[in-house]
Amino acid sequence: MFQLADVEYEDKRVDQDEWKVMKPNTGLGKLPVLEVDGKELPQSGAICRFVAREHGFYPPDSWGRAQVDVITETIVENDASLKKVLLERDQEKKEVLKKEYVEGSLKRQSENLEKLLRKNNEGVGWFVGDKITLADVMVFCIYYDINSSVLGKDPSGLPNLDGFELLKSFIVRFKLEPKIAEWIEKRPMTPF
Ligand SMILES: N[C@@H](CCC(=O)N[C@@H](CS)C(=O)NCC(=O)O)C(=O)O
Repeated sequence: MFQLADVEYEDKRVDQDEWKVMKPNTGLGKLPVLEVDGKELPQSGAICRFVAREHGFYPPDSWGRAQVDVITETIVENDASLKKVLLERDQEKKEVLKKEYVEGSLKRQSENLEKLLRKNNEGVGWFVGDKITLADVMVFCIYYDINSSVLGKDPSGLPNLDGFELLKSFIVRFKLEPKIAEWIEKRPMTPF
């Protein structure tokens, strides 16, 4: 969102050794944390909503803002099952969990997101209204960066979303936004 809104920011990543030192002095002992004017804001959901409010990624009307929240909640409700897959270290168990996730909660999530996308401008634009909102940013990030590690990627780096063509074309559309394309090129690539 900072990138899209032309806001200056520092994207600071830390390695395990740095994190050991930082953790005891970090608000709730977890990352991410957003630092604004010397103050720390923890919790990714609170950070996303704060940045969205500050920089115009929530619609001006209350109903529109609620529609954005519907999308973000549709993503967040899958967090527990996604986390189970990502944190499993035993490869055999991981494959079983992956299959369950892809065929269960991820499939339901993708169906619901397509339903919601189709309701707005026949699904050819953004999730809510005519401008990019927090909803679009969250859907893109979760599919492009996280679900793609479970679904696998096609040769152009997009998540394998066969059967979900509307969602797939949304991801392509968002990735082609010039400021997003630039950010994908220049961002640091670390697991966290
Ligand atoms: N509810 C928190 C969860 C934060 C969280 O679990 N962060 C993990 C990384 S994804 C972390 O800091 N792990 C390192 C640690 O616990 O020491 C949020 O959404 O920000």
